[in-house]
Amino acid sequence: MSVVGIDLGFLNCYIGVARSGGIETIANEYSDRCTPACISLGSKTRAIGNAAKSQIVTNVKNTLHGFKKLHGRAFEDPYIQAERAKLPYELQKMPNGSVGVKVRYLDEERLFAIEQITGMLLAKLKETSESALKKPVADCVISVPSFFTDAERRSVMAAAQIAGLNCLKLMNETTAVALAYGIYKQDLPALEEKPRNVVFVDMGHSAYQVSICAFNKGKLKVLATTFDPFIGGRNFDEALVDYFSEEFRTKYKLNVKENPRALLRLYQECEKLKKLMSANASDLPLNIECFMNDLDVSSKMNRAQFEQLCAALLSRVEPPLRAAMDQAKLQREDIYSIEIVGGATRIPAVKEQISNFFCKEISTTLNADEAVARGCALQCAILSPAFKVREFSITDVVPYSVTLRWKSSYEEGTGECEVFSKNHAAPFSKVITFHKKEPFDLEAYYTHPHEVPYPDSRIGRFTIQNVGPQHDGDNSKVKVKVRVNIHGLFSVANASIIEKQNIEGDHNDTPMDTESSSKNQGRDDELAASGDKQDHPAQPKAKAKVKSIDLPIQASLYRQLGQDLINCYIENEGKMMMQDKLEKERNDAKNAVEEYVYDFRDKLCGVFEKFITEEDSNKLTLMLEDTENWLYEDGEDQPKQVYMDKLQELRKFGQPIQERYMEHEERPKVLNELGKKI
Ligand code: ATP
Ligand code: K
Ligand code: MG
Repeated sequence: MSVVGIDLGFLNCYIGVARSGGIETIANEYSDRCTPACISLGSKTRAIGNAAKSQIVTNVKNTLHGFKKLHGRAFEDPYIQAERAKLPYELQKMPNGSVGVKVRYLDEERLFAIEQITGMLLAKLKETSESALKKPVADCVISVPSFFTDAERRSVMAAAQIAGLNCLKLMNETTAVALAYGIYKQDLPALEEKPRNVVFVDMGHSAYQVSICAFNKGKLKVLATTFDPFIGGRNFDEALVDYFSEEFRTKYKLNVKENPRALLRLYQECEKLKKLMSANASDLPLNIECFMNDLDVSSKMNRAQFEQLCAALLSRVEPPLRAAMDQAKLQREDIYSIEIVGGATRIPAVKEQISNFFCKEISTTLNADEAVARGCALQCAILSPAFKVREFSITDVVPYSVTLRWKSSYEEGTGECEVFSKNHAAPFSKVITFHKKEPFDLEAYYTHPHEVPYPDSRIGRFTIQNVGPQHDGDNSKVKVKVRVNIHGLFSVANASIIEKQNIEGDHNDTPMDTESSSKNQGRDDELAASGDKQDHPAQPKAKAKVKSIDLPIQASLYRQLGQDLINCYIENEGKMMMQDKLEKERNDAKNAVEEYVYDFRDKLCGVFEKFITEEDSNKLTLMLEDTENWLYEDGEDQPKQVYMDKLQELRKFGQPIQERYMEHEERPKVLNELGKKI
């Protein structure tokens, strides 16, 4: 069983794994711990991660990046439409209404669902973990922003499935950071003592998240989580890009925004400049050679100018901090420390906003880039029975309140009830009792649509089936368990009908019934009783006089991908992987020929010189030159077998010389050895 945690970032992904010594983040084949969230589709193969990033400017329309927040949204969603206007590649509507990308791949136009795109990225991260751990990887924990809705979360889950991953938990990013902070702390207050309250702030490339957690020995409880899902490092880059575009318009008469390549280059340079300004307050240059129309452009900026330019963005740092403190009902004095992670918190002005708000120095003890991945790996280790890790209990929160609305087609009346309030503990289950004579629908939605950074407040509809009246014609008592599960997903998890048995003189039986009848005065659609039980199935009180029968539930979840479609995507991912593998083998075979040519040629005028006649050497040199030319011409694009045959052919000439040479090299050594023995 594998223990892997994945920080699925908007820009940067990290992988944490558990190995004998503990949790560590691992490097990919470029010895880089950060894998860019980038995929480049080509005419023969896909490049994913570092290899794809280098193609952003060269393969503009087929290199995908910045797609993390396209999940779980309708194509018409205003956020999608705003992104679409800026992305260099083409977004297109999928048959089911969600978002896809249109690219050229294998010399064909192809439409990929967003789940397939993230699936490709996750499959790459899986492969990286497998080569580090040297065993197959399936089980993992994947991070998502705390503000992701059910539809967004389900979409990421589908992507994990497509990648062949078994996601044990979708973990909120700031909660992962909190776990990475807390689990090794030796000095947390005892259970009966006042908890230690810590604020976690993560500003990445695309989003800003805050959460406040209470720690005691062996446990953490999230008190509140707040966010601005639309501010991150990318917005600071954008401010710079806008500024320099304007400057280049007047200074050089260039319209940068109309040239996708130039715009992408400007983004890259502005991001670099932004980072440099974090370390240096003085004037810094921005130079781009051959920028547009063969013009070199240059300009400069300093930190003070940058802060002025970004004043509006900087003013958005405080509100989520204030909201988190309000929701957690804490005063500044109650805060033990403020821990920041995420690349954009390295901007000095962002840090300053945070520390000014708390009137306190902020702590940067956590690894700003790797804390999320480490936290996810720790969570995976806790969930894995195969791995020993210290006991640590994690209670997260529901980010948006959830309401159930019900109605039956035959009876009068509808009702509704908030089943989970904002910041309610999660995972969590509750049991609700209904009095019904026939099947009924439960409609789940986010209570306050304006709080949710998502244009649709629907979560799903759950039809409770097979409900009928009691023998005496009375309403039946139906117990429904609703839950927010380990991934932060809401569901009506099960339902059962409590049948009265025909025992004489039995009317006012269970305490629940008493409670409900006194509350409801005969109305049948009211929420009768709700009992809080953490993740346990609803166990109706076992009495001889009642019998509980499970009821089928038909769920229709908002923006849910069907399993058939996911299976089809899984198959497709398999085919693309195979294609990549074959292409890699073909390239390796070609490279082997090239390498052999160079190596052989070097040796011909080096170590082999003494073992071959000048005439033969000249012949071989000529042959090698021919092969080299062939590699650049007819041999540029051949099947793998052709290269293998070519190599074989070269070896036929090389091998005998190599053998003569080796024999000569070995002989003195052998004699020497013999000499020692004698
Ligand atoms: P998200 O959390 O939104 O999914 P992410 O996790 O991929 O995104 P991070 O890797 O945390 O994002 O942060 C990347 C951002 O941090 C980029 O905008 C990058 O330019 C910025 N950044 C990194 N280092 C610095 C620095 N020294 N100064 C300013 N910004 C920086
Ligand atoms: K990251
Ligand atoms: Mg991040």
